[in-house]
Amino acid sequence: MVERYNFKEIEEKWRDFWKERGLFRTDIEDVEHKFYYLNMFPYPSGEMHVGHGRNYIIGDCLTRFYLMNGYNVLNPMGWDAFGLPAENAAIRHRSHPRKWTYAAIERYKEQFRALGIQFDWGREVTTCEPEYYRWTQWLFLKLYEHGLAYRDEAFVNWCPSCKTVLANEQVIGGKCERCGTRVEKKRLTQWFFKITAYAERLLKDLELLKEWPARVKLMQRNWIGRSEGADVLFKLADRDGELKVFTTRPDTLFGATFIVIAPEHPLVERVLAEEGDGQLKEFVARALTVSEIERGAADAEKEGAFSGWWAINPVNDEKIPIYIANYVLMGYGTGAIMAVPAHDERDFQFAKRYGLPIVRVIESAVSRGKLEEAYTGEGHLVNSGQFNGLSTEEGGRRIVEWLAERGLGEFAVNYRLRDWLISRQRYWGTPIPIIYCDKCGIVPVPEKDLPVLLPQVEAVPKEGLAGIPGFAETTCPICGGPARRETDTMDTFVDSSWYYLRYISPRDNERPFDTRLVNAWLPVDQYVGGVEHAILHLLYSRFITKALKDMGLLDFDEPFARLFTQGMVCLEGQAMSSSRGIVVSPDEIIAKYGADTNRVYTLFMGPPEKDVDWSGDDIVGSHRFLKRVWQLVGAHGCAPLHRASDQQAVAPQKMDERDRRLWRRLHRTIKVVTADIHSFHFNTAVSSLMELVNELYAYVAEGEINRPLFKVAIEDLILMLSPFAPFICEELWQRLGHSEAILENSWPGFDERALAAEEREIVVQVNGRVRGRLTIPAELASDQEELKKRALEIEAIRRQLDGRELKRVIVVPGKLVNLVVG
Ligand code: ANZ
Ligand code: ZN
Repeated sequence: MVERYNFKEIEEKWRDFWKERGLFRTDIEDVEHKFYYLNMFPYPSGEMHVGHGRNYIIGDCLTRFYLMNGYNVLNPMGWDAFGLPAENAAIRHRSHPRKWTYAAIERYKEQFRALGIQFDWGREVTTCEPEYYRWTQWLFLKLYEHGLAYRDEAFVNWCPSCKTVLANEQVIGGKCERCGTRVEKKRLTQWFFKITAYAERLLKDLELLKEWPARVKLMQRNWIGRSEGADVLFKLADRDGELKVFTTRPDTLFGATFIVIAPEHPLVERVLAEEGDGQLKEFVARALTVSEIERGAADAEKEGAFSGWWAINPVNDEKIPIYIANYVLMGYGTGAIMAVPAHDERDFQFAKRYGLPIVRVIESAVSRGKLEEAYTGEGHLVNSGQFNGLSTEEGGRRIVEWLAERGLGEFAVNYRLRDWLISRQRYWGTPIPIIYCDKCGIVPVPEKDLPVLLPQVEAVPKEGLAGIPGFAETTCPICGGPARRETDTMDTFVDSSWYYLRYISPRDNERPFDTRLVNAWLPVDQYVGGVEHAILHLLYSRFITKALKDMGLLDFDEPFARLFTQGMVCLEGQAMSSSRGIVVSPDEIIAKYGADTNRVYTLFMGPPEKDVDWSGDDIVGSHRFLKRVWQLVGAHGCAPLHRASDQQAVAPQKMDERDRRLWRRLHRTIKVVTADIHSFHFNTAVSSLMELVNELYAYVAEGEINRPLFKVAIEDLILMLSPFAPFICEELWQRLGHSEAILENSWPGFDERALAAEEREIVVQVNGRVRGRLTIPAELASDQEELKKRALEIEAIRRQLDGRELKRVIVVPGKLVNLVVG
């Protein structure tokens, strides 16, 4: 009788083994075989669910795999520990966000331990600790020193309930993502990072990222949003001043029949100061409550009001009215447009609604006469004075040249990307290290005075740092006079924009990172995380890396060489989410089936880049598989193998056909599983291991066991399964008589002869002439249908057959396929 698979006992026995044995500790000086694996570090909140687990299980599986392949793997873990949810929870419970955050971190650690997920814990970083945020402040100072951090007034999304500025992405349907309150617009002086200075490089260097998913690169490209066009100056009529517009269609300038400015445009204040009109004021106030995202939506209602002011079209000196309207966004271009209703759909709708003139200036074969809708295509210019008859392209260029000669315009490139607004009116974040002095102005905190510590408080005030008495009072580092501290903290995306550098020397008190070692270890070899970070986090990290490189502190352009974004785990079609209570906890699964089953199922349930439904039924299948492995080894496991000499003894020429079949299957499995793990095909790797187990059962049932061969097979199976199911494998390994850890062994290699023996080469002819060859597993070499199918898949053969009728197929099994065509 084989002992029962007592996963509870087994897993508890091994839980601390790997850590105690130091198997995941990285020798940071050994850079020759380095492999930097990195999971996006978590924001610790509440409980981990099996969806989060997917991320780290992938990481742990890969780490074990690379370790066995002889790499010096660095797989660190840390905590993106500042942030609003902890702060809000603390305000609600009149406690401190630190408490809430550390409780979550402890839970995460327990769950990692339960799942057998290992890290080099000696390198843990926690962004809310002074030893970390001191260097986030250092980063701010460096950016400031290099002109990349600046202060400016900005209209910000303001949640009156959370009393904080929200990023555009945090405004959902005009409401605060966190509390659902209607978001308002407020003008505040804020700190920005000048990411736009890097727009072109962030765009161009996407080409360097050969091993990033195409869709992530596309999302970044769209976010940066490069447009070529021109800036055109319109003088105000009857008043001093001018308006600059950005257009991608300077060729349509003669068709500009009105100007539209955004409600936030600086000119609006001037207009409102002069025009006592209550209606206009009301319109502007109302427009300002709607987020730019909603206003920018193509189907948003186009609403506006005439400002009462006029501008002059520089090419024909016509006086055209200036409107204020919601569909022009201050956050893009210059916040002002020349409206060409004949050739722009939004302008067309607006002109129809407000009865404004529509003047066609582009004509083409497909678009003449009366316009029923905007014609946005190409053609030649009409109604355009001396430019008539030119093509849209040439006309546009000539018009801009004409403007440029007169100082009225120039070619311009515009990016959708905005500067990074990093100010947050919160407590639970990195304090911005700036001091304001009446005499000296803006004074950066001297590096030696870092960190600017978060003041200790019992309970967090809603107003953030600004609400803490005494925090702001300080003395000026230059003149020694009384001064005030900045009370904004930084966006937590700043904390996470550089953490991958800190892991290399996490306890260094002299500098943020060790340039020599960072240059040796980075770029990160494999970065894994959720696609929800495809834009901001990755863009910010890329920006910071480039900025640091320009400061001479790094020597690489991109932080992450290879990126993998895993799909979401769903429950009945809905993404798992702690906040919405749609979760399966790994605790449940571990209690019922064990951590190994949780891991195997997670990796088996589907391609890891795809969203997948967590199905209760299928877990049982993964559990059954592990039980079968347990029983197989329990029933037939043999004395320990002296691996080197016994491998010698397993010579294929001494084996009979039945042994050889097992031997071939084993080596084919090694080859496939190795390649699959490399390419993130964990699910197919698991199914190959399942097939191998089936084969082993069949082998045992059929007759006598070739002991050396069988031992090799069993041991290789365990080695290969260990990254997926480390507990059971470590236990079986020990029972097979080994005293060393699995990770102290090498990943099994495969014998080319075993693969060669199973393949045949087939000649493919067309009308009797050799046109190609194909290799096919020996088992299939006599299968006529299969041979025909594969022959027809060969590109060269397809070209031969192109357009010709296939009359007959002659197959000589194991040798040849002849396609007879007419
Ligand atoms: C005149 C014109 C004529 C335009 C025409 C288009 C077609 P992309 O490709 O996105 O860069 N625009 C410029 N700034 C804007 C803002 N802040 N809010 C809303 N719309 C804005 O598009 C640039 C075009 O979008 C610009 O070219 C401008 O309209 C508009 F037949 O100028 B166009
Ligand atoms: Zn001063």
